[in-house]
Amino acid sequence: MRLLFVNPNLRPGSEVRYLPVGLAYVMTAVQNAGYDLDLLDIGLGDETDDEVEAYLARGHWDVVLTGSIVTHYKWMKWLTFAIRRHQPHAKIIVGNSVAGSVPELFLEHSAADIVVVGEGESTTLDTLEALGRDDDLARVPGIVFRAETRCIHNPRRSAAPIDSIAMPNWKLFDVKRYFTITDSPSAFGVRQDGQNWRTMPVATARGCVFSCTFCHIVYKHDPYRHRSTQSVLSEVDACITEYGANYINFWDDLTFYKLSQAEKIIDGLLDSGHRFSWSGAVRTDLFGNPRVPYSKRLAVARKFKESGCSALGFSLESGNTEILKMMNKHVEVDFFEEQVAILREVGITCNTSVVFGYPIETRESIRQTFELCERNRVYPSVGYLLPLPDTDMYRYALKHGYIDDEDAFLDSITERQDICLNMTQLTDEEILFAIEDGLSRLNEMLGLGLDRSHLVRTGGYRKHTKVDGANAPAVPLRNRGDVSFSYSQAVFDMNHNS
Ligand code: B12
Ligand code: SF4
Repeated sequence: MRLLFVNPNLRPGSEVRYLPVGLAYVMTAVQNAGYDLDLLDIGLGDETDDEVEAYLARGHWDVVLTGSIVTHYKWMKWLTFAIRRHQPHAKIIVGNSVAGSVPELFLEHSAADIVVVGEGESTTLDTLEALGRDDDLARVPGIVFRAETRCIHNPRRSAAPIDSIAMPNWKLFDVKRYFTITDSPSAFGVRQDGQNWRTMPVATARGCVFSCTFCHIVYKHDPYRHRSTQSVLSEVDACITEYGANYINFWDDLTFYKLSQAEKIIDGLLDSGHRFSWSGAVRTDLFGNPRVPYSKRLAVARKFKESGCSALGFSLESGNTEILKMMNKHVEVDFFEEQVAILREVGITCNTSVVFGYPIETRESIRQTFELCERNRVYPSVGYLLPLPDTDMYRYALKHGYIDDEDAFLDSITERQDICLNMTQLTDEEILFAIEDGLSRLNEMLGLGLDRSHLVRTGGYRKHTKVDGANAPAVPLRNRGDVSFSYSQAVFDMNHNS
């Protein structure tokens, strides 16, 4: 059976390239099971849509596998039709949230045959095995598939014991070129220009202990699982010895959920003798929860720093208690202040983000959020509530009639830096004005020197062949805060029959 994997490009033309961890896990599992596979790595090669079609026309594959996140919905649908045009007999398997969070909808509006829901490794292997033997796909847990005129939704698969999952084999990718093309030496959220950073991703945990109403993660229906210290260390060791990595992104939904879990891994890192910088994802209750004595939290934070932690990502989300409740965040505003203070004291950078646009958002709640940022001298990454499928806020948007056509809505979404859907009582202009006002004051107070167009920032990811076409809008701006490339403005040929 000849297999082709396609790694799509979330941000064409970006100066920073990220190795695709999820796809790499699935490819590694498939390769370890003895399959031969090809890879079209658009995430690295920046192939245009015409070049993608030309590639698809050149070979012959029995199965084509791909996956992405849900903001890529429109392009991923186009990709499945392009595959179908050039490989009419191939089975098309799509994983990750673009399909897994809306399986029936994706099958209905794309040319995909099979959707892998949730964790991908074992489900993909079982699916390939069933296809190879011409077995009944109804026996494979974790997939939704097209059969004659309807979709069949198989039961979910239970999550695998996390240490049993083979770590990604990066030899499948052109890692050297990933390092070279990322000409800006930037690690996740920390720009450290002037140094030769070789950043590798390592996933240490899957899922999260919480279930915030705006957040969708692929493992949200599975229990939180974190790898053993030994398992994490063996992957870190491979990144350092095989690829010369000196910066590790712990690419998790939630890297550490409590201090005792964190301390074990940190002690392991310190004992390993390896010296490298790293960042991870935590919550404000890790160092900010006053139930644990301050001295204990500070001592663990010092160990983090000693082991090379240069930055931690954690979200304030909102300075308004009622909004935090509606988010189901289970943290107090004070936690944020304590955590920032502790991390500052030990010299760890705080990367924090906020979400504006919950239905109960007002000018006053926006002001409260900025007041908190000012008091703590933090410049946040600003995002608007973007209702994602399989979240409570998506269900809220459906129930209250904000979304009536899911396919059209998902075609239209871009990034959290745009107001894709306004469910507040404020107009877009009022929200944007209040945010720009808050960010301008922070910008001035912190002496950042950002110009107005970079107050809400994502970088300039506007390059794409189809968007540059004659009929495309000059700059697909959704609102004044938007500086992002938008697939939703692209014109794709979705013609099934051509
Ligand atoms: C790295 C990352 C990025 C990188 C992407 C780099 C890359 N090439 O992967 C960058 C920085 C570009 C990025 C951007 C954004 N991201 Co991001 N990102 C992540 C992050 C931190 C890690 C992804 C990862 O490696 N996970 C670990 C692997 C093991 O899990 P996985 O990818 O889900 O893969 C498994 C399954 O999905 C499945 N699978 C995956 N691929 C395939 C392929 C096949 C063929 C099959 C069968 C199965 C399969 O099997 C895998 C193994 O079990 C996640 C959080 C997280 N921990 O997942 C957020 C996350 C994916 N991002 C998210 C979001 C919202 C964004 C943004 C939209 C944010 C924004 N600015 O608005 C942007 C998108 C920009 C755009 N243009 O659309 C959301 C996705 C939500 C959703 N429902 O889709 C996540 C889950 C974070 C969150 N909770 O909000 N992101
Ligand atoms: S926002 Fe963070 S804490 Fe909330 S469910 Fe998502 S990963 Fe977990």
